[in-house]
Amino acid sequence: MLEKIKQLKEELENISVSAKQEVEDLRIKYISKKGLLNQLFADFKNVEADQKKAVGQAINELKEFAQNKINELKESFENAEHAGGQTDLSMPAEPLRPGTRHPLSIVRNEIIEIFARLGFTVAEGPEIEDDWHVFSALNFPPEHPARDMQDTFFIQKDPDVLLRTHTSSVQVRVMEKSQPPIRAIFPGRVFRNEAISARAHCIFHQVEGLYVDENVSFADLKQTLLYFSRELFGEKTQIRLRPSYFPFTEPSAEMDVSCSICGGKGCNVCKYTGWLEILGCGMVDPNVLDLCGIDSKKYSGFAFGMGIERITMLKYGIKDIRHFFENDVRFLRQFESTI
Ligand code: 2U9
Repeated sequence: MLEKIKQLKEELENISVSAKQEVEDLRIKYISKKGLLNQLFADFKNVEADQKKAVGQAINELKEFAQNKINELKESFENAEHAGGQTDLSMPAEPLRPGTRHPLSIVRNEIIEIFARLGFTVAEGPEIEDDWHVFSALNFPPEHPARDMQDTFFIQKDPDVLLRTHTSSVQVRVMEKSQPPIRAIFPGRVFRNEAISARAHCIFHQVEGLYVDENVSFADLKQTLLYFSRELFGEKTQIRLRPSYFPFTEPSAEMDVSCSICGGKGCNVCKYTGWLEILGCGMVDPNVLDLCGIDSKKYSGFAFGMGIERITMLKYGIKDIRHFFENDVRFLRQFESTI
């Protein structure tokens, strides 16, 4: 029996195969249920007691050797196939799924395009900011709650290094280094120390806008926002402005658009009011113009700001803001765009 095992091992050592099917034939011959190895195990009961130990060891070694040899041969064929050796070049290619643009990028690009048609350029600035550009130059009083650790992320213990809470800091930078006419929009990521829920996130995206020149009026602001709303939500869209308060604009307002889901009749998205709040706006406070180096006696300006997540949720009927940050492809694949 030991002689037979030795022979089989030599046979396996010297074996060469030229096709994948031959490897399968080898597997059947040696290690399948009715293969040579199982026959050896079956014959084992007839082995003399004093030889059992040596024969048992030899069969086990042969089994391991056969298994490894067959695996090696199988792998070498699979690798060759992978490298193109056995590939059927007439087979159709595996479909490639190109990525889709993130819904926030789609809506941001749409907003940029609309304002570009009115002559607004795009400006960007740093996410890590200082107190002056985020608060002081924008007329925030020293005791304003936004300056509190509860609302703003300060970096380390230095109260002058913080994550911007709005992109208004970029407007300040633009005004500091250029003179009117200024007509630009400011898209970007902002940070607020808020609890994360379906409606709020500590990171979100804004687009703000600024127009400063001689004789810029509230009527210019209204007409600009009406044009924007109709381009984004459809030509039948109506707008309404409600008085509000921001430290950096005076007068200030919040703007609603007629609900694009129910056309203003009332539905659960607009909570049966017919209106959806989409942005805040106002005339730039003359103090802010002066603080940024622009003569408020000569120039006036309007500004507005909106959250891109909110607009995207309203446009696509998305119920939970956290979807935007989870990057689940089942969510992302629903948005296709040419922009
Ligand atoms: C300068 C002067 C004025 C930007 C403005 C708003 C009104 C506003 C919010 C909308 C939803 C922020 O994302 S949100 O939470 N924004 O309501 N923003 S006016 O006014 C400026 C900006 C810069 C120098």
